[in-house]
Amino acid sequence: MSVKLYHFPISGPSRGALLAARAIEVPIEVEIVNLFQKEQMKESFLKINPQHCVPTLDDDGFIIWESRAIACYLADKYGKDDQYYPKDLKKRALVNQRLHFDGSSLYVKIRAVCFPILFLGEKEIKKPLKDDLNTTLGFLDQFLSNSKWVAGDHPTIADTSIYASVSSILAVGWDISGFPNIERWVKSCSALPGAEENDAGAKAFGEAVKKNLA
Ligand SMILES: N[C@@H](CCC(=O)N[C@@H](CS)C(=O)NCC(=O)O)C(=O)O
Repeated sequence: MSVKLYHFPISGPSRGALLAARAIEVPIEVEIVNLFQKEQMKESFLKINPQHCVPTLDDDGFIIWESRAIACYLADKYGKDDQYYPKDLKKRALVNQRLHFDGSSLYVKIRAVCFPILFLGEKEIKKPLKDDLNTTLGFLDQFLSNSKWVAGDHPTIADTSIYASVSSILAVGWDISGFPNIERWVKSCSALPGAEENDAGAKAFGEAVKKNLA
């Protein structure tokens, strides 16, 4: 049996999938796809994933991409228990809600801030984008006002996914002093398995963005 993750450490979604794998403790082979060198466009990778994005998982020939779908699959198949992705319907619904919040809102706002700086020659972050991200961080702060982790009293794959996103923006130097619950949760996340590995990738992401800022 082999479980392989096509990964690029600078990518937040890719780090989210890897953090979930580390938390679930599934032995995983990591193959780097260097997006800066356009390796995702190689014929061999396009055959695996025609959408040419990381992360992409290959579980003994079963191919799946989308970081949060990968996290759900790994937790369901390889989780030693259901702590990271509860089977209880309501607890799972809450984890799913937070995962969708990340995929359709938080990560999207972070990308909107960073993509123009990284790839479109922009030198500063436009105020509406900054405000939009801060509004969304405010929602996350509210989620965390009632619980230690983003979906309850235990870490779940919602935490690993959202931590991958938040650590990216922190590495850019984002001021989160107005979000005390996020600040507290970020400290707890440093104890998640794979957090150091994640933070190294986030640091490289942050440096790539910061070097393009005026
Ligand atoms: N929603 C996807 C986003 C995946 C994604 O956009 N990956 C980017 C890196 S952050 C990528 O591989 N870009 C290269 C490409 O699309 O060619 C997920 O969560 O996995």
